[in-house]
Amino acid sequence: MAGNRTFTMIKPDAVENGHIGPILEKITAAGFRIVAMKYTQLSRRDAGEFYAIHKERPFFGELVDFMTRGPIVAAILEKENAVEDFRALIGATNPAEAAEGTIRRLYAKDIGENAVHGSDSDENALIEGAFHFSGREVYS
Ligand code: RTP
Ligand code: MG
Repeated sequence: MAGNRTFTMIKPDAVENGHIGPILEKITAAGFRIVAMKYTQLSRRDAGEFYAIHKERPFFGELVDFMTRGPIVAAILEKENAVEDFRALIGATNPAEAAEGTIRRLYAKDIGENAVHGSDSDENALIEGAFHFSGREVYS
């Protein structure tokens, strides 16, 4: 039986620091199945569109600079209760507040450069997955 899905990105800081392997290991060990994955770099337009909800926030420019400065790993993950369980696995936005053992606690530097993205709702998981992948790139 297929579980539901979430969307993630391993952000440029984690890629630069050589954390792709350990992060994917944590993700799969937690029971998520990778159903789509690519190594790519966001354009400024992509990043602005992806994080459009934060357009008016003071950190928006910094966020776009950060998310476009190097390659990312984008993936769609499948598991029962995927969105909520993945947010628990990555931990709080600010790694200083993230629980022990979470991906952000282990690999993130600060609230801006925080290693990974995780969708915050089933609806956004669908939108974000479709932003990065065509139907033919998803293998269930
Ligand atoms: P994400 O969307 O990347 O999974 O992160 P999130 O839900 O935990 O946090 P959100 O509020 O959606 O913020 C999106 C990303 O913007 C950057 N940020 N910087 N400098 C700051 O105060 C600040 N606040 C947020 C982070 O990269 C955050 O993940
Ligand atoms: Mg968010």
